[in-house]
Amino acid sequence: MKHLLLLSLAVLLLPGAALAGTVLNTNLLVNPGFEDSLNGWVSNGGDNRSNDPAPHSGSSYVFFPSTSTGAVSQTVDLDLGTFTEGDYEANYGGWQARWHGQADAGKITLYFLDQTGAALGSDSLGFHSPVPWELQEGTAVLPGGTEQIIYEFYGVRYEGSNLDSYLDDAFLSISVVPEPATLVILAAGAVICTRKPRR
Ligand SMILES: [Ca+2]
Ligand SMILES: [Ca+2]
Repeated sequence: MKHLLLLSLAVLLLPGAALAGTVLNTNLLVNPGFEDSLNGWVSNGGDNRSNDPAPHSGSSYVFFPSTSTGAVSQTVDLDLGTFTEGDYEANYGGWQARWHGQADAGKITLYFLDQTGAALGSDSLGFHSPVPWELQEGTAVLPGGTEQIIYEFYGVRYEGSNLDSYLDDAFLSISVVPEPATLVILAAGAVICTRKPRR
């Protein structure tokens, strides 16, 4: 009976156990492949493009015509309840490309916000200017108290009239970090369960 109680306690302490109704391990971005115009995205200079180069997938991606800097972003509301840093991580990225030999570059960044909208931190994949399409991806531990994440793709023009840094098939998902503390709890429970009763 004791080990059942301990295991139950350990399961309750797993962050994922308190997440009934919360979707984990799925892409939280709307219109991630820019197939539905720029719906779901807040755009600063962005537009859809469909050729030269061909899209990474589907028939469209985002670029920035006639601007020196531009950005598209989405704010995702989380429903993770109370948690501490180290419980969850964000897996994010997208496919980037540029126009031929030009150096125009873009970077994908996550901004973590608390319930008041105050900044808790950020994580960036840095500027990239690949050709052809190249996957950029990374993992960032969520600061405790994160209630919103802003996913942003920001570009800078270095040549020509268009800002030719392209993004297609963006993604952002949240997963539970397999934290050592949980393993310690389980191990401790196992040790206690296997101890023989004192005589
Ligand atoms: Ca696409
Ligand atoms: Ca350009």
